[in-house]
Amino acid sequence: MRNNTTIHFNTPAGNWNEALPLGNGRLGAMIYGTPYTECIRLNEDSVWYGGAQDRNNKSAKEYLPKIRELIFEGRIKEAQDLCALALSGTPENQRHYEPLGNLYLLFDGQNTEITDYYRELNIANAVATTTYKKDGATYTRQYITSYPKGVMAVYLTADKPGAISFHTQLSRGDMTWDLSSYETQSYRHPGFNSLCDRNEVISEDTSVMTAVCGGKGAVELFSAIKVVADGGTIQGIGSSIVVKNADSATILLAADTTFREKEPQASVLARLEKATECPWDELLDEHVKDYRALYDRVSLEVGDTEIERFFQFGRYLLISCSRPDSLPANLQGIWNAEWIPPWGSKYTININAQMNYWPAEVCNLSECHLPFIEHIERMRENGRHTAKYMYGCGGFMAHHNTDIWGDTAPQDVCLSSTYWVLGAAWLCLHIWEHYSFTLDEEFLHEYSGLMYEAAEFILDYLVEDGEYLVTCPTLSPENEYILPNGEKGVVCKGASMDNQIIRELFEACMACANVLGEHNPITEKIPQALAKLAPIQIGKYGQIMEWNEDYEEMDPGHRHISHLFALHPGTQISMTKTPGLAEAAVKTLERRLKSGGGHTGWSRAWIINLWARLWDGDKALENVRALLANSTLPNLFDNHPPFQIDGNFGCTAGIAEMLLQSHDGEIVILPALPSEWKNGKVTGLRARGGFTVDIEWKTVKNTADTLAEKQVSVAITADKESETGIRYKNNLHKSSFAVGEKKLLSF
Ligand code: FUC
Repeated sequence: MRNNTTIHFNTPAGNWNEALPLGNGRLGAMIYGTPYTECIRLNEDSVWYGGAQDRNNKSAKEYLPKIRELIFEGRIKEAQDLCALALSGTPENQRHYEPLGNLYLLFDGQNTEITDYYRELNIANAVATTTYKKDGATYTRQYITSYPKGVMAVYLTADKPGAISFHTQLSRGDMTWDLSSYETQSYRHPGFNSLCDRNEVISEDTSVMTAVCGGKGAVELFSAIKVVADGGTIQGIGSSIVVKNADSATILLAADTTFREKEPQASVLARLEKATECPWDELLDEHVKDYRALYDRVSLEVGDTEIERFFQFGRYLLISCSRPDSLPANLQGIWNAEWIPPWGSKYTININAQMNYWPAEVCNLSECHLPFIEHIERMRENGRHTAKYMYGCGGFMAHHNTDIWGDTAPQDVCLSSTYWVLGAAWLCLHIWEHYSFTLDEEFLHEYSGLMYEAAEFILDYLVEDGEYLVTCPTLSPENEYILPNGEKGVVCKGASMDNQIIRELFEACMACANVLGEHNPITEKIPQALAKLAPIQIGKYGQIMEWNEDYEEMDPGHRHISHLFALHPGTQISMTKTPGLAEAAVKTLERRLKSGGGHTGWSRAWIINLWARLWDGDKALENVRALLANSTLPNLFDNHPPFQIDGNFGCTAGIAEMLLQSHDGEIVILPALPSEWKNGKVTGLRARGGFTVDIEWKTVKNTADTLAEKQVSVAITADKESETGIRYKNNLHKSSFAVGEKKLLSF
C-alpha cells in the first residue's frame, strides 16, 4: 500500500535510517518499534556539550591589514596561512549537540513467535504506531510527542485483557542494549548508561535521570518517566518501572535542561503530573488537533503520491522540530544519536540552517520560522564582540557556523569555509522574509535592529578596490579557484556571493526603514555603499562569475552554488527583470550539473529551487526525482550522506516554488509546472504581501500534435488591504484587495 500520508514498514527498524521521527519542537524521538526490547532514541534540543565560550582569536585585528595586503598583492597562499593562524577560533570548535538518552521498553516472551508486524508514521496526524500478533493477541503501541503538554507519550495496549507486562527505564550511554527479550540477556552492554549522573525511581510509578553535559558551563538535564496503567500492577524497582498484567499502559516522558529552566526537576515533574491527569484518548486528541492546526493548512495533489508525501514530510519535520519556544532546527533537526555528530549537528550558516527554513513561510508554517529568528538575537552580543575584537568593526557579524550559545567566532580551520564573514547578514534576511510574508510591523520593529547591525558590520568591513567596495578577506563557500599561475586559492576579495548577500541586505534595510519610518545613521550610509558594489558579472563560459575575477573553478561540479544566491534565495536574478542574467544562471547550473553537481542531498534541493526560479518545471522535477532516488533514506530523511535534514526542507520549499512565486513584486501562478503534472491542486500556500493562494489546474487538450492547454483556477485571500499583480504565463492581472477579501481568477 502506498499512500501520501504514511511511512510504513513490515519490520522493526534495523538502524537509524529506518526509524521514525517524532518531535514537538523541543523533544525528539526516533521510533524503532522492536517487539522485545524497544529502544527509543531521545533528544532534547538544548542538550549540548559544553557552555558558552569566547574563542575570538586575539591576533586577528593585528594581522588583518597584513592579510588584506597579501590578498591585494595576489600572494594568496601566504594570506591563507596567515588566516589559518590569526583568524581561526581559539579553540577552533564551537559546541556540539548531544543525545538526551534512550527510553527502553523491555518485554518478555522471546520464544513466542511474532506475526503480522507493521510499523508506521502517519504524517497527517503525527502519530507513530507499531502492531504485531503474539500468543493469539494483537499488541499495539502508539507514540506521540505532544506540543501542548510538552511530553512524549507511549500507549501500549492489546486486544486481550491483562496482556501488557513490561519494564521501562531511561538511560544515557554510548551503547544500547541488546534488542532481544530481557529474560534471555544475562547482562546489558557495559556503557549503556555510562553518561548519566543519577538514574533511580522516586516513587512506584516515576523514574528520573539526570546528567551534566560535559565541558565547562554545560547545561544540566533532568528527565523523567511516569507510568499510568489500566488494571495490573505498577512498581518502581531500582531505576525501572515494572508493569504487570495491565490492560493498557501509558508511559509519559518529559525532559528539561538548565538552558531554559532554573529548576528542570520541578518543571519536568509538574509537566508529567499534569499530563497524567489526562487519559490517553484526550492526550491523543489534543495532540492531533494541535498538530493538524498547522499541517492541514496546505494540501497538494500532483498525481504522484511519492512526491506529495515527501513534500508534506518536509512540513511534518518542520512542525516537529521547530515550534515557538524551541531552538531552531539544527543539521539534523532535533534527531541525533551520536555523541560527536557529523559537523557537530550544529547550525551551519553558509546555506544549511537557512535552507531548513526555506519552506517555513511559503508552506504556511510562519510561526515555525520564529525559533530561527530568535536565535539571531541570541547571537547579537557575541557577534558585536567578534566584529569589534577581531575586525575592529561596529555592528554584529558571524562566520559560517553557530551553536546553541550563538557563538560567532570562526569554526574549524578549513580554508574553504572558515574565513567567511557574512553569516549574520544572510541570517538577517530571514527577518525581512518573515515580514514580507506576514506584513507584521510589530515583528519588524522588534527585529529590525539586527538587520541594521548586520549592515553596520559590512559597512565597516568593506574596503576600497578601485571603483568598488569589496569584502576582504572572504571566500566563495566552499569552492576553490585556480590562479593563472596554476596555484589554487580559496581566500579572496569580493566573492560574488558576498556582493549579492550585501545588496539583498542593504536593500532590505532600506525597505525596512521605509516601512517603519525610522531612518538611522546606518540607512543614511547604505545608498552610497550600494552604488559601489560590483554588479553580477558574466564569465567566459557564459556563466555567472563566482569570484571577482573569471577564475577557473577547482571543482566545477561543486555542491555549493554560492554565486547563484542572487537567483535563489536572493531576488536579484529574475526571469522578468534580468533575463540576460537568468540565461547565464541556466548556463551556470548546466555546467555544475554536467560536472557532477547535486551529489549531496541539500545541493540537489538547492538545484530544484534554482530551476524553479528559472521557470523550468521539467528540470526541477528531474531533480526532485534525483533527490528521491539518490539522496533519500528509507525513513525519508535526507541523505547528505549521512543523514542531514536540510535536503528535506529544501526539497519541500522547491516543490512549493515550482507552483507559486512571489519574490519579484507579483504573484506568479504555476511558474515551473512540469509537463508531467497534467492535473493538480495545491491549497494554502502563502505569497509575499500576506496572501494565501489555492490553485487548481487541468489539462484540457493534450495530444501529440497540439500543445497542452490548461485551465487554471486560482483563489487568493488577502490578510490586509493591498494591491498586487497576479501572473500566469504572459497574463498579468492587477488586483486590489480589501482586508480578508478572497478573489477567484481563472486563466
Ligand atoms: C557545509 C557543506 C557540507 C555540509 C556541512 C554541514 O560545510 O559544504 O556539505 O553540509 O556544511
